[in-house]
Amino acid sequence: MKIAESSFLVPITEKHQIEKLESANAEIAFFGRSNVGKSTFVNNITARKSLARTSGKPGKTQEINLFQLRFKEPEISVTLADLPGFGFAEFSKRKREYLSDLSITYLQKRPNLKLVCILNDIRRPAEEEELALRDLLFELGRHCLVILTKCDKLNQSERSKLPVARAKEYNLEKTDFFLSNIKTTPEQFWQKILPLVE
Ligand SMILES: Nc1nc2c(ncn2[C@@H]2O[C@H](COP(=O)(O)OP(=O)(O)OP(=O)(O)O)[C@@H](O)[C@H]2O)c(=O)[nH]1
Ligand SMILES: [Mg+2]
Repeated sequence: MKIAESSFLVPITEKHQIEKLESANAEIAFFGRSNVGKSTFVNNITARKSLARTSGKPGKTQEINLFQLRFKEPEISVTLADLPGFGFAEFSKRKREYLSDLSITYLQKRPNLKLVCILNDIRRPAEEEELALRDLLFELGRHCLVILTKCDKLNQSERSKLPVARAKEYNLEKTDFFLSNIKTTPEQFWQKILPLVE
């Protein structure tokens, strides 16, 4: 697996753009609570420092940002979608509803969406929002992977206990999870994921 090229494609800020933006590539989307590490994860798996903009403060990504990633060996291109985070209390109710509506429309209207990743800080139990998203993905027939972020923050005992606790909450198989940390490499992720979207 070798990355040949990665680039920012386009921001989606309005629902009408979603269906109009045609793409022949398999698409992978990253959902999750604000500040969980979605944009950081996009940078890690593209081996870029700031392809997606990250921040120590929640509420950074406020649109759906599409990126293109082209691999050499195998010759394949994928589109990555970095979603705005949910659950950020400092946004107005109206803004939260707008972003939620935009995100749900995206899930419904992208024909090439092959995989939806729910990012969950490994130290936080899955809450109503994450489980409702998991249910919606099942309903829509979307393939789902849970990425447990910030594993570098755990001590040894948490490292063995917390993945099991999260798997129980989501009621998913061990293979439906991916453990990530601040240093996750493209190889670690793509070895598991490329065969699913090729
Ligand atoms: N230690 C550690 N920090 C992380 C990890 N992933 C992300 N972070 C940090 O978490 C903060 C938020 O990261 P972002 O990638 O901006 O989070 P986001 O989910 O895109 O947030 P929104 O755009 O607000 O939805 C940043 O300070 C990152 O450096 C990780 O695996 N380990
Ligand atoms: Mg972000």
